[in-house]
Amino acid sequence: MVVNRRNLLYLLGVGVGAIALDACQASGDNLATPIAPIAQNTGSFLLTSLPYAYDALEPYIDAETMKFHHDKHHAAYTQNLNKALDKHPQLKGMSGEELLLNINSIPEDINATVRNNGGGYVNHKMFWKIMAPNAEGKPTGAIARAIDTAFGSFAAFRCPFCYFRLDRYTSGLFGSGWAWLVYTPDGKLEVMSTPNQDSPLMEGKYPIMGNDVWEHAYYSIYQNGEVQ
Ligand code: MN3
Repeated sequence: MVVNRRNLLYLLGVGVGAIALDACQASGDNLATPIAPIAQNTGSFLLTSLPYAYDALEPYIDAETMKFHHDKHHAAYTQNLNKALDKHPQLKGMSGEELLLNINSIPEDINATVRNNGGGYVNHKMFWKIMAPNAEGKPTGAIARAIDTAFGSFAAFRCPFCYFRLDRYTSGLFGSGWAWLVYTPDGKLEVMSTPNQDSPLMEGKYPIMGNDVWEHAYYSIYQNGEVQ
């Protein structure tokens, strides 16, 4: 099977590892010396610094990619979200996740901006946390058992997640977007994709982990290379 390398970037047995968030705390035990916060926002949402150095995920993700991904892209989403909420200050008490859960109630004049930039803000906030140097890439504990139950094994989960463009769950995604492991309202784990910066929260699903498959996440090092 030939798949785009982009789909394999974060999970295929690399030291970067993934799968953490609430369940296996991949990043918590692997933090490099924190770098100084670069947040300079004046609005409600702050761009927090990466939980590790820019080069901490090399050779899998290069420092240059991490720097512009965080300092430019995530920063822009954060600033644009704050600017949009300046027009409707009554929304400033809501968390990013609450904005996305209630996206259909967000005023029309800022709805698309909140969808794209609120999504980008929340998605990336999670993205930095679920990666870590030497994180081993395999979950343990409750999330591991839940994955085994839902997919049969970690390997059986990893294949559809990494190969999401070819997978029956998510084959509809054409352009930029995210691949997700989500927890559904009826208590199931699923693999899904969303276009652009949309979040599973917009469908009432809880994102456990996400893989950013925008070109800005990988292109400078992987281009459009393919692997067997
Ligand atoms: Mn991104």
